[in-house]
Amino acid sequence: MSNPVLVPVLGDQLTRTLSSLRGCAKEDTVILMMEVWDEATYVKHHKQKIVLIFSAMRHFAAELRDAGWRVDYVKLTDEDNSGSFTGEVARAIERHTPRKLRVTEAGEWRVQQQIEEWPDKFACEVELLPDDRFLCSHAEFRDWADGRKHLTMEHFYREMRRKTGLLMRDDGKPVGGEWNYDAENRQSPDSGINPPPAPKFEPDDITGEVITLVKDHFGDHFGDLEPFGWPVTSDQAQEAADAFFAQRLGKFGPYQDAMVHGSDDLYHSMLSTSINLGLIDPLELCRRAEQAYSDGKAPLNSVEGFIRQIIGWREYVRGFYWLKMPGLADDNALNAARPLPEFFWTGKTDMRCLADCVRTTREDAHAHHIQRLMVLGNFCLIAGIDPKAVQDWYLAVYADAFEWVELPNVAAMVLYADGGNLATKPYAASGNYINKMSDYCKKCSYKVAQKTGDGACPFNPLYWHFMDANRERLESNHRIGRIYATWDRMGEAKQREYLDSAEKFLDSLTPASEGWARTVN
Ligand code: FAD
Ligand code: DLZ
Ligand code: SF4
Repeated sequence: MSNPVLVPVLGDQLTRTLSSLRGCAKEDTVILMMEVWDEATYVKHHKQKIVLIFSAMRHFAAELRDAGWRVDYVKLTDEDNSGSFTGEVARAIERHTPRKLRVTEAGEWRVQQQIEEWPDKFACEVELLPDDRFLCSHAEFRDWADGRKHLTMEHFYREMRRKTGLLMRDDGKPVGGEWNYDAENRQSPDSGINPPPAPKFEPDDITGEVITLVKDHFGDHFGDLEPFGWPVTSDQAQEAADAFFAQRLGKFGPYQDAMVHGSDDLYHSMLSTSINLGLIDPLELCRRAEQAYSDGKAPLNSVEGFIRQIIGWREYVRGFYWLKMPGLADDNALNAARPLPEFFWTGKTDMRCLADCVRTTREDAHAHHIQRLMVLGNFCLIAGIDPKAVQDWYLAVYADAFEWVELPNVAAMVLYADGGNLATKPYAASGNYINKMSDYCKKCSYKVAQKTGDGACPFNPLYWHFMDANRERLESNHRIGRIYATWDRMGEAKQREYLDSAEKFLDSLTPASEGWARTVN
């Protein structure tokens, strides 16, 4: 082969129709895939996350080779592995003397910074292509955001509905007459729900080898390594999607916000890892959901809700990330500074809701949206935890965590650290919300109905402590400001009880020891 095109494919670009691969001729192309220490250790990822990514990469490389592509695959433990993407591309250039590097933009700002240095670093031509696996380009999002005070997701979502035609009538109106059916999607689990769990996939030889690698090299990272059952190929991702459409989509909507002790899948799709790695096409999933509605197999509130998560929230947070980076990573509008408590890593807390959310996170490298938002996230918000520590935790512990999707959810949606560009008000809640949406409180050693004093659910005093501490910033917010009238009516003695209870609880927290999220040098 004379001077081929070299195509680096990153760990979350495992898509046969990736922009950098489209239009390449097999006989004229070398695909480069790289397991590198930089990526495996920039935070101490959950063990299952590393297995998932390396196994999916190795399976993808094998599929490409079977299809006739030439793949140069660098394993983590290869002797001369330089440890970085740039170092590995430099070595591959020496091996293949390509006439051109062709690369699809990275999902994450950190990696994109490295790629943008390649034209200056390397002698060959570098062609940088957009990642068109997303519906909305960076430029389109910037245009949409331009001049808006609030970047309301709902407005963006309607644009995406119009753009895709999903659940749209010929007259330009939404199917069913409404854009959003969330009002029907707030069922608590009290009625007793028993959904079939999402399929788990038995590790094959490739995955087994990676499990051993992770055992040997990442044994001090958070999380259970086994059992490992995430989909690692596009066939497995399709099988997982089939099971979701057949068994769970119908009730996805009503129980989307429900939480049940010991259970994490509920009626969720469990497809975020496959979507984010590129194993399955998100738009195709939306079309399948729409078809299920047309065929009378799933109700509109479930189908619309599922589609909104993907063409609404997922696209929106990606646009938001690229609009706001690099500043978003440093935002701290509420000046939160408390260290993350140790129980986020150990699960050792008497708060039953938090203990269960940490358990599922440790066992499966997953927790569902409301667990992430209204239990773990809400706690970090109202306890005033330092955004950097919270960001590191979420990035490390979830198998689906890539900064472009993790950071907007954590910094802007959960912590209000951006000062309210994404969320119009902080999602702060007392124990009442968790009690309404879960079965956690009944067996908790704290009493959710008790507002202050020993034995009171800590979310109750923390809620008012947070409101009081952030009064200056939040009082003028029309969506939350009225709460201060209730606070003022309580009178000083009651207010003192809340504040004292919250402070006593906060003082009792043990800060996380160093070395959980990042390696200490
Ligand atoms: P489902 O409930 O079945 O939803 C379907 C799909 O919609 C998901 O697979 C996902 O692709 C998309 N989706 C839903 N909500 C969101 C959202 N808020 N942002 C972006 N996409 C969404 N999702 C990630 O993929 N990676 C993350 O690192 C991540 N971090 C999060 C951190 C916090 C604090 C919060 C509140 C949410 C986070 N999410 C993240 C979003 C969401 O919680 C997960 O996508 C979801 O729990 C994955 O499970 P699922 O596939 O069963 O989702
Ligand atoms: C998350 C991750 C890990 C743990 N390891 C690798 C790796 O060794 N090689 C690779 O190509 N990708 C890895 N990834 C995913 C990358 O972080 C991901 O490709 C970037 O987020 C792209 O911006
Ligand atoms: Fe969580 Fe409070 Fe309920 Fe206990 S009582 S489970 S701490 S919300």
